[in-house]
Amino acid sequence: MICKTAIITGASSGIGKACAQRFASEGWNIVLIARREEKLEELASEIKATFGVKVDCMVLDVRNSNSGNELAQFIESLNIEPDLLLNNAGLAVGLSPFQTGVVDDWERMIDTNIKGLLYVSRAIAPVFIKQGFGHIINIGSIAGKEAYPNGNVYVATKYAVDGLTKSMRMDLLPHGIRVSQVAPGAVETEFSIVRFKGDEERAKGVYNGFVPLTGKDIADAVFYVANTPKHVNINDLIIMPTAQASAVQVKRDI
Ligand code: NDP
Ligand code: 8X3
Repeated sequence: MICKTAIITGASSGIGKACAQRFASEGWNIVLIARREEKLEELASEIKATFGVKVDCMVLDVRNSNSGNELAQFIESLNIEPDLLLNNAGLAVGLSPFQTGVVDDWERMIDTNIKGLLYVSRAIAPVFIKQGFGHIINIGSIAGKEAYPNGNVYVATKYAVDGLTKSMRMDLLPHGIRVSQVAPGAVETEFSIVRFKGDEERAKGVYNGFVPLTGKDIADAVFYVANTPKHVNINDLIIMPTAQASAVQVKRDI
């Protein structure tokens, strides 16, 4: 069996964690990246014990401008040839009209969702080019396809991910490196708890009266995108709960 390796950012929770579990269950080795070391170590132990694959952890804040270089050095030290970079680390902070928005929240979203994705991709793309293969999958959002009230800066960051995905695909075309986006609607993870700064009651309310997606649903889609034949690239995959027709339209049974 050929053993592949996935680098997953934002692997300590939600979609990233589910992707790590899904890929490991199919025999992939995993490099887990996030800021919360304990969560990463816990997941690494679980995955190793369950699936017997190799798991390496790196505590990294993708907002640091040197994060990409640190990651590239870490990958080099592992002496591996990664097949996939899953740019998943990201967050929304706050939900209010831009005219009353909190500048620090904006910085966190822009630094993580746009600049973090860029730093990491900038460092790993040359690794892919040198080894002659690789695939970048960016986790976008329905918020990168349609604006919604009070979404403003989060929406802008996900539109940026949408644009960057297209542009990165063009830049990497001569090198045969695939670039894809998976853009989900509502997924119940820690996302809304982070958005509402720890207010779990308010976060739960987001998913009231309908069945949201799970991290596992997204992991299945990401796994599909990563495993098409070499000559096939899924450019963009929008995945929504059946009960959600657009960024602003959800059918709630309440
Ligand atoms: P979670 O909050 O559950 O997970 C977010 C992950 O990102 C965590 O592992 C977190 O780890 C990591 N992360 C956040 N900031 C940083 C940072 N500065 N450096 C490194 N890692 C970081 O949310 P989701 O799983 O839902 O979110 C994953 C992605 O999916 C995000 O890009 C989000 O925008 C996107 N998305 C989510 C949707 C949803 O409805 N949930 C829908 C569409 C897209 P740690 O805190 O340990 O660093
Ligand atoms: C997360 C989905 O609709 O809350 O990207 O922006 S939404």
